[in-house]
Amino acid sequence: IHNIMTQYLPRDVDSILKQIVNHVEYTLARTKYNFDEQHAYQATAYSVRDRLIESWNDTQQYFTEKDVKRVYYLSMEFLMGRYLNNALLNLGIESQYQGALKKLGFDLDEVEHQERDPGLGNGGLGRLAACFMDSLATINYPAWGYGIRYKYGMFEQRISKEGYQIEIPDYWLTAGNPWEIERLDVKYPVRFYGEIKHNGKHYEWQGGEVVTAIAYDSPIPGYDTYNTLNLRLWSATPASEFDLDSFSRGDYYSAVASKEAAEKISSVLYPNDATEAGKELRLKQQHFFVSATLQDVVRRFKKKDRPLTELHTKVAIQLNDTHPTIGIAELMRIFMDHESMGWSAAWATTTKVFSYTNHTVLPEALERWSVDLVEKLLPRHMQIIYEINRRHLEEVVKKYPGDGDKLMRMSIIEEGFPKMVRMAVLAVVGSHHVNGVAAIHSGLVKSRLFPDFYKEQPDKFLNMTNGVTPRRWMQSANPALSEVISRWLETDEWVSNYELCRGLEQFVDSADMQREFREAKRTNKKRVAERIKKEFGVEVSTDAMFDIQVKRIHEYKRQLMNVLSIICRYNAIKRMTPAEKEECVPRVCIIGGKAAAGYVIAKHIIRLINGVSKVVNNDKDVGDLLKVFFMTNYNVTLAEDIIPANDISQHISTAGMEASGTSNMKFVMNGGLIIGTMDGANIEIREEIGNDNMFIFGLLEEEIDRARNELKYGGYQHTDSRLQEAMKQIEANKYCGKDVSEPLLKNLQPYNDYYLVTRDFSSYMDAQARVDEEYKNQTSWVKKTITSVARMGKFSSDRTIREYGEQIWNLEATPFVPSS
Ligand code: DL6
Repeated sequence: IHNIMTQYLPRDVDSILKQIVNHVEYTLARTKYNFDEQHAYQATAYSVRDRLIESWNDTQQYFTEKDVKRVYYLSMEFLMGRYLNNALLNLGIESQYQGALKKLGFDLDEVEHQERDPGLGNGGLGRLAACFMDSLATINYPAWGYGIRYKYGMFEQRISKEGYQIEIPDYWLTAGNPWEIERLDVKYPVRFYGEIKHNGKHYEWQGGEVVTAIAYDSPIPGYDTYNTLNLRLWSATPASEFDLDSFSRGDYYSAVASKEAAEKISSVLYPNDATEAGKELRLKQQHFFVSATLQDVVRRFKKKDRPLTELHTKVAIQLNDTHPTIGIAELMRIFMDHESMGWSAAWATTTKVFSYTNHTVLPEALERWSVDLVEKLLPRHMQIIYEINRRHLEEVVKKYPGDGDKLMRMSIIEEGFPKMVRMAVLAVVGSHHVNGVAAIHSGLVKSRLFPDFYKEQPDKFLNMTNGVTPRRWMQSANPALSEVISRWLETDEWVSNYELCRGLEQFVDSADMQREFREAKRTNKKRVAERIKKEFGVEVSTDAMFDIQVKRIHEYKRQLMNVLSIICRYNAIKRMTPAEKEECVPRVCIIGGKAAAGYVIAKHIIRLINGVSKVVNNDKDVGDLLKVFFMTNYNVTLAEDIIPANDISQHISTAGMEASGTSNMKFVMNGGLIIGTMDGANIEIREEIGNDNMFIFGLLEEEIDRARNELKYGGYQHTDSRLQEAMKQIEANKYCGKDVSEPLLKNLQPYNDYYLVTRDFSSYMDAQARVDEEYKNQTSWVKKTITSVARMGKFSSDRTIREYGEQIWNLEATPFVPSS
């Protein structure tokens, strides 16, 4: 297939060189004698984009000709990471570009580093959407992604001299974005506020504010296929129509200013893990992108002359969490108020179109909007939601007359002051399928979140265990290991068929393979060691065990437990005799992640980590035996750099709280082992790779409620002397001031320890001791990593997407094969 792609733009080094130079001269308006690395990046990106535009136009035209069913993946977040290297690898033209750039005096690696990492997502949920786009394209599924083109993505994290997190706005578009195409002609009006009138035939939503959504498209190449998908992100601009009345009242300047306020809607990404509840702008964002998307989808469907009641035969819409759920009411509104459909036909079609993925059971992250706010911002939607609820509850009453509790539990509206709209319930009622993202989590979705709904419609609820793309997370991030794998398998097809990696297991006893795995690891550790030297001025040995925990900072992810154990390790080393030190396995502990700007405790945890890092790294008694680093500004690019260097990674959430986790998968695929709890996808990873290849500890999900009660009501108090010592040191402000130590310690008091850090601590320390012991036997360690890499096939997002395609979306793979 890679050869087929020669059909339009030539792929030889000299032609590529010419294309790049052309862009330098005519797109960037530089001379070929005067451009720097940033210009080289831009010109290279434009030239790659040219190729993608060809295949993308062909693919879209082909989908239209074949009139295929498409899935639309609606997500507030797409954490795509850098495009250039991914596109070159997917197109199979990396070496030619390397050659062309070399002729121009540039190094492709360096040029790739010029690209800004677009941080249009918070973490796992947004990155999952990006992995899904890659798999959708690779599997040749007809799909589009739809989201928001935030001007400011996730903030840039810096650390102050004292060790506190500082947030810097990330205006990622400073140098433009060569991967997107602005579609000034693809635009839709989106209304807010206003009032509802009935014109005798149907309702009309009038007045209020109207903004225009403008489309920005980015082509998404698949691996080893000509198919290229589209990611359409909406940007808000002032509506083009002018309200002449307000202008003629004379206040031209404030009328213009209020128009400009439209742009605020797509200006900034909100955190998804700190309570920003009730933020009007967030609901505005949701309606904004969903309304534009649905108008776009309906318009595309209507190009062929057929009734909208057949929409579901050509359209599947996936709601990535509750964020786009207002779409259920919006589609009903479009059907009834614009397309003159009756309620029953509209509802029957709507519920055949939508499906919903839940990504968390944390109550604080389940979206609820006050009825007052929805009524004010989206008055017609509130009417429709009330009517959906009335009809839905009527069914419940018919089946369970007199059961008021059930009615209350199943209602979309939560009674109280203020009354709230439960978006998750609306999503369940309006969807044909609901899925969780790992087996344990899907179980909790049924048993904890929606038990009444599950009882009524058990087949509606599914599990779709998450996955990650081996293209970005192995082939691109870890060329050293990928080459070893391809050599032993004698093919690189595993990149799009991960199950082939099973073939590695037969060589697990080969000393050559073990050596090659170890060498690849050392290459990756060396790179990270250099980074550490550059950033912190500290030398670390690549013989040390690299222990990594990188993810959003959140109490349930228990970075605090990690740093407490580091303090205990430090104290233990301080007490060691020289002979004991000889036996001690040196560790480099790396922690990274952003705390939501408003999440105070999470920010305190960062401060504590930095305090511990300072004390430990400057203690001469400790030497190489322990080093601790907080890696600033964790993002996709940093993840690609450091994940391949892991010997061990930590996934230590309180059982039942991490829906899935996806970095756990990436770490193992990159030849590391996991220390973790029986939570999220850890459980299925263990099923696949075997208990012997993981370090599992801690309470099980079914033990959590009881343990919480025991702690809260004084039935349990930890007696771990190591933990007591660490807490005393924190109390004495050895690592940070009392502004930080007091609230952190307060949260560790038995009645406050909701995340069970003190309860799981001893078991965690035992698991850490097992890690140290097993690392001493390097042969058995590397064998474990080989076996694990070989058995991770289940966690390729290709598998996940096939399951969605077959069980939820009912899609057919539709590869476009150019004729020449
Ligand atoms: O499904 C992707 C990802 C999971 O791997 C994580 O376990 C889960 O926490 C995350 N969920 C969210 C939802 N919002 N909040 N909080 O980000 O989804």
